Amino acid sequence: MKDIKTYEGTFTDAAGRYALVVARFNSFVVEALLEGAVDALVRHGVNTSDIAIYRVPGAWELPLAAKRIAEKGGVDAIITLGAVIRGGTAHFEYVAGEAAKGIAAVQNSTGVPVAFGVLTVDTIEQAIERSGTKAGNKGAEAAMSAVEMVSLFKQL
Ligand code: INI
Repeated sequence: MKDIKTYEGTFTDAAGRYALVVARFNSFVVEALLEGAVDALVRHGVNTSDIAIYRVPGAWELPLAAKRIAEKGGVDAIITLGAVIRGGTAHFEYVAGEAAKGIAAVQNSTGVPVAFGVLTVDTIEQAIERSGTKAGNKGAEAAMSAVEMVSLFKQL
């Protein structure tokens, strides 16, 4: 591959303006995702003054808020954070499905990268595992994908 011009983001070029859109529902888990995301951004050199946090009621509201923020302009990437936990609720399929579809639609229609940091899990234990314990922190992972996209877009 060494003769082929390749464009890819790096993690050493994180400077940019980041919006974090954060669901309040299941806040015990989502606050840990937020902590992971902010920590990942700051440790990669993003200034705290370039990070803004927007809170919404639940994962259902994430796409609309992300769309408004993207359309307003002034951000290089958006990171959505939430936790949809199946538990006993049939609501799960609707909330998780629409959040995922809606978030994908926002980045495709606005051209602003929108990272998907929404846990969709069966149990609270799985949510805890993915928010800073044995399965890592999906908020931090979403933040890193945003950094990579910001870095890639600087080259395009
Ligand atoms: N919102 C979540 O973020 N996670 C969930 O697990 C969840 N469940 O299970 O119901 C949830 N529901 C609320 C939803 O996101 C909206 O805020 C609500 O329906 C009002 O529009």
